[in-house]
Amino acid sequence: ADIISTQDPTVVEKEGYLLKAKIADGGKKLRKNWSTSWIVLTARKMEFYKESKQPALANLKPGYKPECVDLCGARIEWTSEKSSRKNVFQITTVSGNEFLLQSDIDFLILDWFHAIKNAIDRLPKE
Ligand code: I3P
Repeated sequence: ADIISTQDPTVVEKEGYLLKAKIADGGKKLRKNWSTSWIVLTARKMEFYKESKQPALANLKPGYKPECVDLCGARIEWTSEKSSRKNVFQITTVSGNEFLLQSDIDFLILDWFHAIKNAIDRLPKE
């Protein structure tokens, strides 16, 4: 029988605060606006919240939806051209959304880069 990967899509692989700037929406450039975001990574997606308390609140309030990034087919790459800050990488989704993520703390941003890259590499490309 085929072995089917049954990675639970609800299991949180990593969560924490990073600086985030969304720079394109559906291919349309946005004005860069850095803000601190609580990021929750699961097998297929990332969710961006304002604070660490919000994922629990979102479960109670069905109407509340965080910004969500579909990692299927997404690309991740370090960039030194898109910001004057150090330690910046970009995630580009199939739908043309672009996000920059940054931390001044080297090991922290490296851990995030590898966790997201691993998630993307495990997923089908579309
Ligand atoms: C932007 C803001 C950003 C900066 C961006 C500026 O100005 O200072 O922090 O990005 O640089 O345009 P504003 O607040 O007036 O929109 P970095 O911090 O990532 O360098 P950019 O235009 O070179 O992207």
